Amino acid sequence: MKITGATVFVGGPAKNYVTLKIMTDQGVYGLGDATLNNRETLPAAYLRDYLIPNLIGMDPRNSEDIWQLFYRGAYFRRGPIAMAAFGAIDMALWDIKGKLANMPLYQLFGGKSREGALVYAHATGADLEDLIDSISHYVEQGYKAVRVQCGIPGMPTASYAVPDKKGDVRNYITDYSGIKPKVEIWDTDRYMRYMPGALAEIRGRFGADLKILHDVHHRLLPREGAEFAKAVEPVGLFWLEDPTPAEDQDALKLVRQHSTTPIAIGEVFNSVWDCNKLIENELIDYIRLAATYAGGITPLKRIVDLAGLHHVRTGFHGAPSHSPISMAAQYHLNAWAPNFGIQEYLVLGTPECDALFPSGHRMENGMVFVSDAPGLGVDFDEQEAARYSYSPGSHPVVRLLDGTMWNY
Ligand code: GCO
Ligand code: MG
Repeated sequence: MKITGATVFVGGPAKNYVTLKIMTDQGVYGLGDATLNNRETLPAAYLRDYLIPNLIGMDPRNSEDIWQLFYRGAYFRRGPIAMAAFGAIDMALWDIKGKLANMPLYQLFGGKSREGALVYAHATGADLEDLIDSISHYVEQGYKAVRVQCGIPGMPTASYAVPDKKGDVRNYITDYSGIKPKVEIWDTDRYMRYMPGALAEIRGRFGADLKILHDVHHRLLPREGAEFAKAVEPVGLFWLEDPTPAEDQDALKLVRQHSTTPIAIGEVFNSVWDCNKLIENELIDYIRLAATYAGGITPLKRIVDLAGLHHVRTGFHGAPSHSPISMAAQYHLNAWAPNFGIQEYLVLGTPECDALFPSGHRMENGMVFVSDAPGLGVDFDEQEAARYSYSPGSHPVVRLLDGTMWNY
């Protein structure tokens, strides 16, 4: 069996999804997602210029050897661009494998450990009152877990993932449009003084059963992260995400020594070498890599197994930047993983997105139910795709009150 060709498409409804389609001489094709938010043209170029020319003629069933070839063969290894590009190939090869076996991917991993997998939605508000409305909306929709972010009184601009103005915040998505980044101003002191009380108020309002998550987006120093994690202990968070900069694995030692608040990290990691110490030293509770940036299903499944040895559960990234293809890869891992924790969920649901990526994966009562279709269980409608094209964007940047650059 041979790979006969592969194409890359960049575009989508309000997002520049990078979609890879690998064709074979047996008519079976596989799909992969290489979307790297706001740098989408780079994994697309890596695929088109280097990886696809090497793929032609290879046996698509040898997904392990192909992954090793691209990883070891790159010499300058890792990094989000390369790993997103390999990730798309790896997903597409698993998709082909599942279709050849006539089985959904979770069967190839070891079958289902659960029927529905818990997901969390994003609630946000310019202030606490709006945030509470937003949480109520998701609770009414049946969500059992909600990530909560709100504006901080006196902060010169909105803080992370929070709208500038009060209003309808049910489907709020950060505006990344335009190549010149928007500047947000961050004030750690105000955040540290305000947010623990706001979280306590949310707990009081919604009761003990709601799973409450909060994302610090790497903005605190290790000592501040420790103070914050300790201050929010009475709230009983499901997790505190990215309290400290993710590139420093040692930073979480201090947080761990001072608090029992569960910690989640990893959406910006690209390989096991970014999180091996965190997992082996049991400094975290949830690991958040995405199938895309981790380099696909092959390496992500190994990270899940390593995490399982150390009581670390999964909480895969699921920001709207991921297409339904990599979300499907994660749904299959979620269905199987004995150490599954939760799945972030935002992608599906718009009619345009469903038309571009038809699939049988279902969301019901805050749980995702994986499709039984062979392979990834998601398709790509190329006629729909013709409606979209690439439009450049950028993440906001963050400065402190005195102008110093900080972490977005
Ligand atoms: C999350 C993340 C995202 C990131 C985004 C960057 O927890 O979902 O923090 O919202 O900001 O993926 O591209
Ligand atoms: Mg996050």
